[in-house]
Amino acid sequence: MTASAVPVLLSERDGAVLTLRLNRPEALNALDAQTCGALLLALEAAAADPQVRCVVLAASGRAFCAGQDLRDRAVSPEGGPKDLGAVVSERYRPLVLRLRSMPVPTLAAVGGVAAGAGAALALMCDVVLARRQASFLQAFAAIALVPDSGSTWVLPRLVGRARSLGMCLLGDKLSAAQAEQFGLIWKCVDDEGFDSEVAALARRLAAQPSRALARTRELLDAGATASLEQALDAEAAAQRELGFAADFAEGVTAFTQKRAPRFTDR
Ligand code: LHQ
Repeated sequence: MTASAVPVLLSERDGAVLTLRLNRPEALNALDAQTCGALLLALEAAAADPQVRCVVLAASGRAFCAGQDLRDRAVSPEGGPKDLGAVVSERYRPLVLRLRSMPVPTLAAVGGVAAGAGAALALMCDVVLARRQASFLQAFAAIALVPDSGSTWVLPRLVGRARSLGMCLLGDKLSAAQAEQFGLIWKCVDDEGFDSEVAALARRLAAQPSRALARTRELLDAGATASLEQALDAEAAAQRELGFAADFAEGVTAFTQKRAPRFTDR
């Protein structure tokens, strides 16, 4: 296989779990146009596939993702300045919105450094597991840019203003252990147990009621800026919808029959 024939994104299915693996390890999985396009297409396909009940975002090699590929002609200042606004709007906006509205839970498996837009993509996932050797880097200030790809939205929601500003203005690498302590991620996992913990958690998420989980994500995101009245109304509307859905009946029946539920709604 020639270098150009190596797929930039690997797609792996294990039952109801779909793993999408960034696959440019020699560039620390930096995001070029082709990788962003492949990831968006794969997420669209997963969203439309009723057999997929959990999407894992992972990466090959020692890094998770170094963010935007700075050698990409669309951003490189070589040959004159480029319209970076167009790049973030055309490549990253659809990716972030697609990730954040997946009909199934998403899990980021961060095995190494996650920088810039790479960190943003990981942090857009519902659950983030990081290998102890992994780190998170707001790399934007080092190249005189602002945080993008939804970073300014997601960071203060996760860790508050002081920690967001510290991370973004100083641009220090945050270790996985510190990221867990900050509440930036769900969990830092020891290196040897990482792959098995990712697989086990993905299977658990896939067995959960997808539609209820997707509504929960929506409500929590909207609740961050809603009034209490708005949150109560939105919860009631979602509960109304879910109360008519098959998964609720299955959940209650399974509970009364003392067996594991088999959820199917999406
Ligand atoms: C890279 C990259 C990279 C290309 C390492 N590109 N090659 C969106 C669109 C529009 C405008 C801009 O904003 C955005 C969002 C963004 O994501 S902006 C932020 C872009 N990312 C960065 O600025 C991170 C740059 N990389 C780094 O700071 C370091 O490489 C990290 C901390 C990720 C890893 O450090 P090390 O482990 O020490 O590895 P390294 O620096 O030696 O890199 C290894 C190779 O990977 C090296 O290539 P080489 O040919 O010398 O072996 C790097 O040039 C290459 N690489 N990041 N983003």
